[in-house]
Amino acid sequence: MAQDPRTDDLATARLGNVEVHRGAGGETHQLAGGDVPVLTTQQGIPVSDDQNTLKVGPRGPSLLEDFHFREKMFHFDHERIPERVVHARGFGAHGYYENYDSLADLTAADLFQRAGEKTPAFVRFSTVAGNKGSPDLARDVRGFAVKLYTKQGNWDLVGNNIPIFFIQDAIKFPDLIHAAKQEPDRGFPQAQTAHDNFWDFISLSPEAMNMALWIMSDRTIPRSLRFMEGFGIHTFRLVNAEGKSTYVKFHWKPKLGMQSVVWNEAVKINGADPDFHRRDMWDAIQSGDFPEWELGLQLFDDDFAEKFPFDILDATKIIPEEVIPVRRVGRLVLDRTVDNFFAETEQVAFCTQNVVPGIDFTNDPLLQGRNFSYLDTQLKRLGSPNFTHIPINAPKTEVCNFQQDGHMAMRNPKGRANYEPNSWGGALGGPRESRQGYRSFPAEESGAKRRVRAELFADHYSQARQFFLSQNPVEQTHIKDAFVFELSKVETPAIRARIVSHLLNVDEGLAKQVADGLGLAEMPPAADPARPVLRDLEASPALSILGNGPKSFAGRKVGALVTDGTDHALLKALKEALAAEGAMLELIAPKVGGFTCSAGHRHEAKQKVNGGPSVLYDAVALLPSAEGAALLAKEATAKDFVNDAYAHAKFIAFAPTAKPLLDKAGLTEPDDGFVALTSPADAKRFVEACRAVRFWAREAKVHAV
Ligand code: HDD
Repeated sequence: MAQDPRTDDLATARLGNVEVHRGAGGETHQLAGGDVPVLTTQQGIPVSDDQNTLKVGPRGPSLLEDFHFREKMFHFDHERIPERVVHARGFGAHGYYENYDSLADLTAADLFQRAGEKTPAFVRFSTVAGNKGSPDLARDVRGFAVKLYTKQGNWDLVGNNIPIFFIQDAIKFPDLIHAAKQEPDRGFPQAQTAHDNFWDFISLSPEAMNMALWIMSDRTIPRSLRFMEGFGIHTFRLVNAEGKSTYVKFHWKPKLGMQSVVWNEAVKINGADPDFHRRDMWDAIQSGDFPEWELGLQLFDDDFAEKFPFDILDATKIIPEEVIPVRRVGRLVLDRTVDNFFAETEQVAFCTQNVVPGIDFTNDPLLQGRNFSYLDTQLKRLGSPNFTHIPINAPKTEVCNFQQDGHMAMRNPKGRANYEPNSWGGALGGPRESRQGYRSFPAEESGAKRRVRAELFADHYSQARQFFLSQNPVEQTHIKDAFVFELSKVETPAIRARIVSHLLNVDEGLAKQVADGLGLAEMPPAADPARPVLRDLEASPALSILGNGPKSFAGRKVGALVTDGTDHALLKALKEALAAEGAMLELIAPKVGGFTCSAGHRHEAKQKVNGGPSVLYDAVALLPSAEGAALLAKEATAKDFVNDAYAHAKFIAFAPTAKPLLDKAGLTEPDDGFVALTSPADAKRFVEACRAVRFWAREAKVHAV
């Protein structure tokens, strides 16, 4: 006779209001009781056993009749939806946009009409090339997509952390992305542009040269999503109630200033914490340190567009802030993490076509193409034209139209009318067109129908040069190093040489250094520019990260190496000085269970020494006791902690007792990036030094090749 283990073999106990049943093998499982909901199938049928499939006897075959098992498997088998073809890896958060002053003179967009008005927002940050599970610190552009749930419908500003793009015309997008992602025959490399196909495409597409300079800069290895800028990139239009149009470029300016990591650090962060950026964002929001950006507008008219030496419809060009200043008009605050990653971050669907009355497109051929692609891709990804019914995508305003049915329709009108005009009256008798409804700006268009680009689009190098010359020497060195690194992974020498031939039109010094770094046999001739390079464009200081870094150390994190016997007064002073600055302290000890300081207090550690390498921190403090330092001097990962902090130009605070560890790491002559903590008062000095974020003077000393 078949035995039912639930009834015959189980000992039942009560834990609180949950009944715990012990199975024959000693395993436990809960039966609902009190406030705990009953487990049901998708059809709402209560489930009696979720541990065992329905069988003929304890050792017999499983039965097809087991509808609970089949439904559970069916649902699991279909859990994945196609990942985004680009920007697959992302992290989203909720917040709001708060408008400073009425912008009614510029735009009829409802969210900009009233001072102090808050509009709910959802932002998804992403990397471009990597798959969903790729590491956060890939060298890559970061997506910065903002959905604003305005009272007149959703406005999606789908931008990046770089103000320009690789290509000028949307027709090249599939080629660009194919070249950037894994090569089709081998399926690698993952989340990297350092391979032949990518640089082959770039080398054959001179329009990408400005972007090539930007992506080889530290912009593509941000320290935190909180410390990077965002851009709408294209020129859009603002249109006011009188129908007057003003051109606009949108900017997001991070309140905490910009900051990036160095490449060797990025490589190591990817191993130590592949979720570095999403964890950082999660931690910041969870701890109430809400990330914030100001919305900036660059505003201009047709006269300016006429005179500007580049085409304002060309997404590979910026308008320097020194030429058109950025007017700050409001702030974006992210104050809530998602409840469910899939429901919100994964299912959110951004479409560049989502604009609201008062905001309009221009003829930028990249933007025009995007307006087709985003809507199209959501159908593939989310499986139904009803993706707008999913809560994260649904506007927070009334939706009224006769679009009906389709997969997963959640919003179904009542009554007879499903067309208009109709004579049925009532609520849906006739949603009427509105005077305030969206009207496109009535731009006059004319011209022959041809596959062409405008003349000024052919200037491929002038702004690349301007970008390079706007960087400080440390940043220029990083750009050179990045080119050398990436091209060293390119196996075809002709592709390496082709990139150098383009760089000759950007900056001869850079081209020579890259050629030298690659060990190029001979210097190639410069690529033939389609238009003369404008060599005298003034540098734009706004383009430098280091020139626009943080004003304080707020939002940054110090990692302190501690052991039993760590000086209590020093630790306390450091903690207080960092808290006063709005910065964090994380303790790294030989054992994660914690340590006992000199005052005999027990402290918890956040990391064990081999799990908390210094690449995870903006600066480090070495606070072991004398015995602790002797112990750590024998630990390879503690030595790496110190050596990496040094090589990555970080500020290093050290207690006098840390000397054996410094000696072991070979750092016997501290430079000005070291701060000795001889008394608790020195902690403040250390935090003040940290405001510079890195001690860049050291960097040149640690690189010989
Ligand atoms: Fe795109 C996603 C940003 C050009 C086609 N894009 C996507 C996302 C961002 C951008 C941030 C992720 C949105 C999210 O988090 O869900 N894309 C840009 C920027 C561009 C750009 C700033 C140039 C200025 N994109 C671009 C072109 C095309 C696309 C030229 C095609 C013609 N992009 C897509 C897409 C994606 C996408 C295939 C993939 C997933 C999605 O749309 O929702 O449609």
